[in-house]
Amino acid sequence: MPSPSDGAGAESPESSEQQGGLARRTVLRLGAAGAVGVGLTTVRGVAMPYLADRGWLSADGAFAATSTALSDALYTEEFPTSPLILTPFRDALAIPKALRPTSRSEYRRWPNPPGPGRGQQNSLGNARHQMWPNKVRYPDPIVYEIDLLVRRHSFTSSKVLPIDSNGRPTISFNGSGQVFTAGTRRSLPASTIYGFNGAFPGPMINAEYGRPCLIRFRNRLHQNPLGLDRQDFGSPDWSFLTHLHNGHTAPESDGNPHYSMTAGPKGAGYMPGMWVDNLYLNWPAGGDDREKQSFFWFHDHRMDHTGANVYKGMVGLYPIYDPKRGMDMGDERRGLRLPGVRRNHPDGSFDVDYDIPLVFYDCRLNDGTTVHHDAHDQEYPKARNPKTHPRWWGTTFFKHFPNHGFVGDIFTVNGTACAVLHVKRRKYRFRFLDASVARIYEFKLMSSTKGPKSAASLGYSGDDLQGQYRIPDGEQCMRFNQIASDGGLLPFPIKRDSFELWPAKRREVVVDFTRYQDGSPTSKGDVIYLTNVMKMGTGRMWDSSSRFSPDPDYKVPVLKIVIGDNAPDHSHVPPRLRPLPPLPSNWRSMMDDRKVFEVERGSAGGETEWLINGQQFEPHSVARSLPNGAGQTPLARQKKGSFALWEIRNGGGGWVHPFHLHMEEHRTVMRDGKEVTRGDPSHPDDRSREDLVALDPGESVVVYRGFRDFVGPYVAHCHNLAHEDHAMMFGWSITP
Ligand SMILES: [Cu+2]
Repeated sequence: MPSPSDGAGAESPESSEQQGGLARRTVLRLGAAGAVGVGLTTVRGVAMPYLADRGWLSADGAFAATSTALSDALYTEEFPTSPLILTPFRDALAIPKALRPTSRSEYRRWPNPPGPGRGQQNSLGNARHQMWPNKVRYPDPIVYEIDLLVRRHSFTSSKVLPIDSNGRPTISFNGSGQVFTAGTRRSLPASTIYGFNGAFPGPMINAEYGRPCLIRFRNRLHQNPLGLDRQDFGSPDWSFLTHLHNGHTAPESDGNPHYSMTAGPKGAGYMPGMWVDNLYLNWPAGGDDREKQSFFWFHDHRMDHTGANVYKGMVGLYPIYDPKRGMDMGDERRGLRLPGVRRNHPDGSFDVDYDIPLVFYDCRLNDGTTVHHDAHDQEYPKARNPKTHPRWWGTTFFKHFPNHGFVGDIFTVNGTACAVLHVKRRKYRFRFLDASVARIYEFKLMSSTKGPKSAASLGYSGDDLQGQYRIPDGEQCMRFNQIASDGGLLPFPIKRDSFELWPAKRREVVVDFTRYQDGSPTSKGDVIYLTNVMKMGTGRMWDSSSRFSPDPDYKVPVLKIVIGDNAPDHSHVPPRLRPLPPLPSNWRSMMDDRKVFEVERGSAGGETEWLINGQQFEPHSVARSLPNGAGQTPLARQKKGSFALWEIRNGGGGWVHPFHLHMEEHRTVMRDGKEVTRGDPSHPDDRSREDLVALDPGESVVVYRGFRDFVGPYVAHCHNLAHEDHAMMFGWSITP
């Protein structure tokens, strides 16, 4: 087991409390207290000088700043323009390979091997696994090791041209502070990441139902062997929590703050030097095959810093296959025969060809002149903000920025900007994941005769430069055949011209590269662009999309696909996939007793504006419903084995919220008061199981959910990570 002092380059975390600063949670609490006119109590001693210093306190000690004044003090809504990638679509798309497990003989020799006993779940020795696999007659878990490492990552190998917000060439800098004149072409420096096994995206585990996995996550973020600058984002105390989104997982392995504040780490997360064994049973909810899913991802869930940690690289992949009767086991000659050619490895792991995850992540790169001023400067004293950081030129730039959220202007797929994928002339399965902080995408498959042109060369400026390239003559040439959403395989495939991908959501499609949508055959050398057609200049919501005010000029190619040779193809998309679990015939009678949660932008302003039922996340308690049809305001507690209706409302106008419920997939039964169990033309895959409610402005959704197999605390939260990190989250629990 590592200790905080081992290894090269050990440093001390930038603990803001120790350095005389103030952790975000304290500021949030103060804001909440001030907003309702309550005096400051327990944190008064620490907080008063800090707040007084910034003019945020009135004479009587209340939190004085008004919404506007506080916003002015907290936000500088200014972002850099990333340098232009000059030779796009030449770097190959990275195709993840399955992580190899650790052999039993090896992990048995560990000083603290994994196991079902008391104290065996983490390095603190204070937790045990709620359900070891033998309780569901599953074998012992396959063990994987994932270390959290400080490493670096490059988004492109292309030369870049530094440009300003008008798209004109501008000056740039290097790590020694040297200045380069406008028009100088540059190589991009690598960005510092906090990565699972040091990579972005991190490892991919190909899992299977019936074969549990246990991952030992070890925090080595105190080690910095390459001497990299940690910059001013990422959890300041270097702690982490990992959530397998949306695994059917016991609380101690779910990475949720509602658990970790009261058990396990009993704090923000697992600190440098600690480890935790997250056990993923790969057991469908209630043991029901119809609850099986197909694509998870794991990401950091550290309270208040999830967005920063995910943006800093803490993203891993977890496709899950179903070997039962060969239904969906990655072998296109068996079961449903979805595209995939499985290659088994002697250690029990396997890779699947023609089955490719696509992880979307947008970033901004430092221009060296945009100030880093941010309400959270005090959490990173070593960065000495607010200031510009010319030495950080070309590396990832982040603002915690709760107001409009955070969107990047470089769109990456599997960690590479403007990548190219060479495919065979056959069918592929693609697993889409949005791992962005706030950006929503809408994808189409397009062809273009003239190819990509930089937005700058087309005369665009400001937010219109986002994505860097456009295909002005792009036209849709193929359709997607959607086979899965968040909750796994759909009951039947859906042909789609385009689909939206909201933060944390997954959607899987089959694309047939032998034919265009008009039936004409493709040829070797044909080029197709996976294109984003949703414009989203800020984290608030989209400016244009196919559903609302489409902008036919916004066609941003995110991946170039080049068709190659023919290849054998035994795959097929059957008319039926996985049946939905039943909805009880009396579900409407459960409406009066539903639990109601309203996600809203409150009026308190500043850091305290993101609320659920008027409250900020309180990690030690469970939330209370708004009055339901029966006039009750029940606590968010459910008995193990029960089912219920939950209503999620978007209370604030002009904002969208991707709202995520941990633990079990739900089914949408009503949208805006209308029953949608038979489908809704504008949300065709509502007829599926999902773990994320995509809430348009003012929308309300009623979902049917189960609470099976485990007991304990869980969370639900907005997956716009800027909102989540500003307390748009609530605790709920399952009781025995
Ligand atoms: Cu939100």
